[in-house]
Amino acid sequence: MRRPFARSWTGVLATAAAAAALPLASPAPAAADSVVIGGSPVRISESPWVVALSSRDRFGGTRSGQFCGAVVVERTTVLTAAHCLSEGVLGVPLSRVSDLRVIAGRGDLSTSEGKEIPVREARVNPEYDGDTNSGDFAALTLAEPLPESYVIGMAGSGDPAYAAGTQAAVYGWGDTTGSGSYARTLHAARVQVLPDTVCEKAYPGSADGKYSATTMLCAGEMDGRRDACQGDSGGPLVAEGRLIGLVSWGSGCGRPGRPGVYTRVSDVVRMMGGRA
Ligand code: 4AZ
Repeated sequence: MRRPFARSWTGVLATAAAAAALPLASPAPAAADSVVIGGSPVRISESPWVVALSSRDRFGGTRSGQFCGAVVVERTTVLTAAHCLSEGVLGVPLSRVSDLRVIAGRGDLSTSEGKEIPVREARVNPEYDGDTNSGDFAALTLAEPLPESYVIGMAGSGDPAYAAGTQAAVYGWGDTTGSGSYARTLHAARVQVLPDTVCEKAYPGSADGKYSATTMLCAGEMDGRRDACQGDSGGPLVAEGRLIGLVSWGSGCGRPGRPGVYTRVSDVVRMMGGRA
């Protein structure tokens, strides 16, 4: 089972463009009460594995071109959501985005601190399904390595951090209100891993997506409030110091009974054959 998908993983930009043909229904943002939603600012130096995915050509320069989150899992490998690389998000096929970069060490997107590193290769999960949102991840290879201290470990299957009730934190520069006010500085919100049954019940299958416990992880608060939102996609959900999820989808943001749905990182580990 070592790297069973190595071949299909090397489709690179062409694969990404093909996957982009599957449109992701982006759930409409909902009103919610505060900052991520219900979070607070955090220092990038304390969470260096959180990085921004950027294209100034596509998204403009005011927030360094940030449009999704990502996370450093190897010195030259960053994970993000597959849907972040879709034509629906980018407006054009990925193959036509010539300035895709990862920004590391920059908490405040209005500054030039940290480092901008070009993406050399993008591998979209060949099993990504834009209809259900299953398998929503992509691996990006950086043109130059980041320091080892930026790398966070991925939780494999059977890791206790996946247990319902585990306290976790989600990080991002996304919408802090549910109505399109994107953060300038990195925020984090405390959420808990919820039982799969909660998301199975909330998301039995609709235009938003369909919850699958094998490829997805359910997290949030039963009464809403704290959650990821638009612009946080692809960013990390961390518990017990390990990466357990990537922000993927949900119905609105911070709504009671509508938890956040994350890409289950143990499924990423499985697809990568134990390596990035
Ligand atoms: C989005 O549209 C999105 N509340 C991300 C996360 C969530 C909802 C929407 C989860 O990118």
